[in-house]
Amino acid sequence: MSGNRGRLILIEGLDRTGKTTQCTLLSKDLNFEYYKFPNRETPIGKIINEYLTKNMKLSDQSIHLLFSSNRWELQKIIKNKLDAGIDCILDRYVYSGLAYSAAKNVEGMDLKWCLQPDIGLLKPDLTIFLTNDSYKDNKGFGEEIYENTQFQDSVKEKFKKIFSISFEEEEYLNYHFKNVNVTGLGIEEVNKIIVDIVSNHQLNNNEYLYY
Ligand code: T5A
Repeated sequence: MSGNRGRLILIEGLDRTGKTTQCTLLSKDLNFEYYKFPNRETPIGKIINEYLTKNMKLSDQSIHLLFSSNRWELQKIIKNKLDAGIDCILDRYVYSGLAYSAAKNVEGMDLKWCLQPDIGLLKPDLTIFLTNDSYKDNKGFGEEIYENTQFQDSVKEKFKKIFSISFEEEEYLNYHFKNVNVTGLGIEEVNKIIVDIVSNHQLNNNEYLYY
């Protein structure tokens, strides 16, 4: 690798909080490469899509491993972009994998277990977590398998735990994490906040972070 590497930025949040809207705008505004997870176009992504749209049943462990595998499918492509100095934006990633699977409260599938298949993946230089108290009113909520209010409340609790020092490293939370409450804010207002945060986040050095 020659020169400075690109930055890896992640936007996370519950269903329908506006992640895809914001990632799309950011990729246009700041010329980022955009990667959405799950990527439903890959061979593994197609199976994930069948599961999410309630056309296929899978065990909780199997679907968890497929989500992780879907991230590994794209890892080399993303790393090559970063090596070439190109900034990349991720729409969901490892934290969604942890929060949604652990929220099922299946015996043995705690956060520690859920993280295992993702160990070794690139870790974002910046994670922006969107919270929206009225996400359930957004268009389309309720169509897919995890889009019910009770389950989303359980996912919210897991995200809260993940982004606390009981799970994530304090140094990561202090320097690589931002919580943005978008309740009541329009798309353009949220975009302005996010562009501002991303523009001001510089890399300390050229070393990559890993899970
Ligand atoms: N999952 C995912 C796992 O279980 N494990 C994993 O490892 C991963 C990666 C699919 C599901 O998979 C789970 C989590 C999910 O349940 P997905 O493909 O990201 O994940 O789901 P999508 O349905 O594509 O996306 P979301 O439901 O998460 O929606 P977004 O991206 O948060 O919201 P967005 O931008 O599509 O906006 C939704 C609607 O709201 C409007 C938009 O115009 C749109 O109509 N909107 C706003 N309206 C008013 N004010 C604003 N500020 C708005 N921002 C957006």
